[in-house]
Amino acid sequence: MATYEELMTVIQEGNFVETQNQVKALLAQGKSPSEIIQKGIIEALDIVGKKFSEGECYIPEMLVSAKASQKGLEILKPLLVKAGFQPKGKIVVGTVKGDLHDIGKNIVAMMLEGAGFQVIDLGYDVPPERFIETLKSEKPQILALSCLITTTMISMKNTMDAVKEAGLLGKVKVMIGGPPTTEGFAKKIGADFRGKDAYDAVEQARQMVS
Ligand code: B12
Repeated sequence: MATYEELMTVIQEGNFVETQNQVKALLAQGKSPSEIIQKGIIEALDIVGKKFSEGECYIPEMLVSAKASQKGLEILKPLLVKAGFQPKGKIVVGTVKGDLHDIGKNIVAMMLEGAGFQVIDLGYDVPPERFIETLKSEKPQILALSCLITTTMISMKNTMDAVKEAGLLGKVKVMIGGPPTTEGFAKKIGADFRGKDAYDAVEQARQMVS
């Protein structure tokens, strides 16, 4: 029988094939995609992050674990998206300039899609001007920004400044997330909301479009 512990182990080992097998086995046991993400994938990456902080693992290990997680997410994404209803609104998402972390952003995007939103995902390392072009052409109700490292918080501020300069403040609601961000930081840069996880993102998005 597959367990979350086994899934976490194979993610930490960077074993792509076993990660997919464990995810499939957990699904076959009736586990929900969102629980597998929370209790298997996010937990495993948290452990990898702690080991990295403590000098017990290095960037190559972090990278293969990230890739293994993405392999697992590939299986879960269609299931999350299939669970959705009619488009409830349009959301542009992206990880800000200088930041290559996209797993959390991808989960947020998947959950939003699963909750019935149309998501335009600009990827990672997205410069402010690219966000602005897309806001102008796509006219979404919400912009969702992600950042994982303290040094790229400045890019989040720069993106918000660009939103203001483009005259879009108030026309698009902005939510931000990622571990270094706080509610105080969101307020300071003029964002409407800071969410701690993908569930927060969905809940807030629903409120923002209602
Ligand atoms: C995997 C990983 C990498 C991979 C990224 C691969 C990829 N495709 O994403 C690689 C190996 C490339 C990498 C590189 C680096 N990394 Co790194 N990485 C990680 C690690 C282990 C996991 C991150 C992750 O995916 N977590 C899982 C996801 C699901 O969580 P999440 O992103 O936080 O997202 C959730 C919430 O935050 C929230 N959320 C996220 N975005 C948004 C947006 C909105 C709108 C909302 C509402 C919510 C929300 O919802 C998500 C789902 O619940 C973390 C450690 C950790 N525990 O986080 C370090 C970590 C983030 N990395 C770190 C560092 C230092 C680096 C490097 C600078 C290392 C180096 N010396 O080169 C580089 C930076 C490269 C760059 N320019 O970006 C540090 C950052 C420290 C800091 N505070 O600044 C960490 C914390 C490790 C550590 N403990 O030191 N990394």
